[in-house]
Amino acid sequence: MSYTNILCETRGPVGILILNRPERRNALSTEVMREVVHALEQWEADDAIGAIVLMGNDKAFAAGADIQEMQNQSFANLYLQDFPEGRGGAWTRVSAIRKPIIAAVSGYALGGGCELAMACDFIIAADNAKFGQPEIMVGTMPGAGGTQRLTRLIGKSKAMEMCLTGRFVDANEAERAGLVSRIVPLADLKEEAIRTATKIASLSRPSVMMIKDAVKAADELPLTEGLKVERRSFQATFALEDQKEGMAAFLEKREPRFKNR
Ligand code: CO8
Repeated sequence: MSYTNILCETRGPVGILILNRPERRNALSTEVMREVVHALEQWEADDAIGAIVLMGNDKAFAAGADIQEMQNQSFANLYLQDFPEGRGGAWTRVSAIRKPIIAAVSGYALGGGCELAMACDFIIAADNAKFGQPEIMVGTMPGAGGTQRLTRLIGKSKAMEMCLTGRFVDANEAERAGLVSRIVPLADLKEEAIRTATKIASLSRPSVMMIKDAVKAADELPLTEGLKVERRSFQATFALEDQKEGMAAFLEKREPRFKNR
């Protein structure tokens, strides 16, 4: 499939997906999301790829769903498709990717753009990043996790204020609130995200994927159940050659050679 709205590159074991619709501030049309899902699923199936970076351009990660495309949608149509999730829908498929995805956010991450960043595993923000859920300003509301993931990440008070007023928060406020893992200078964003993804991709892939699963379970399960998922996965890592190698390498004071099994 050739893409018109995204650019894809690889750097060693890292897939780099760049949203590339700058004239619309990377607004997430159906077509953009179709291409995003296609690229992510290609990398998911590619043994050579161990982690993914999802980014936009300096001005915008993504300014939300495509308002032009959505404007004349009907309730019946959205309901019947269960937009934007739906069975086999784009957002469900992004959330189902099992390899780690880092969102590298510069510029605006608004509405569906903020929701897409939050659907990734963690966010590294450039110092010019601005996050917001401004759907209320166009008479609607977040529909792809803005009221749910944002509230879990930053708590009710700030999430409620952002969703009710549409106020943007800058990178510093987002970091203080726990929305982003850290802030880097804009000029360093891409390289820093790739460096981080390369580090993750160099580690034991099954253990990495079990960690992703277990951390995601913390959002979805009561504590006792989540702790059980963690414990079972921890125990399962002892069936891996990588665990034996990792611990042997530590004790022998050498670098481990992981084989992803
Ligand atoms: N949809 C469609 N077009 C857009 C969008 C968008 N979300 N955002 C920007 N554009 C277009 C503008 O209309 C403009 O087009 P034109 O050149 O033809 O006039 C072009 O991009 C450039 O935009 P601006 O001139 O406004 O650029 P600025 O740098 O001055 O401002 C902003 C950038 C602040 C990002 C501003 O464009 C803006 O406020 N955009 C809208 C943000 C917004 O309201 N987002 C929420 C949308 S609703 C939503 O996301 C619901 C989510 C539901 C589920 C998710 C499904 C994907």
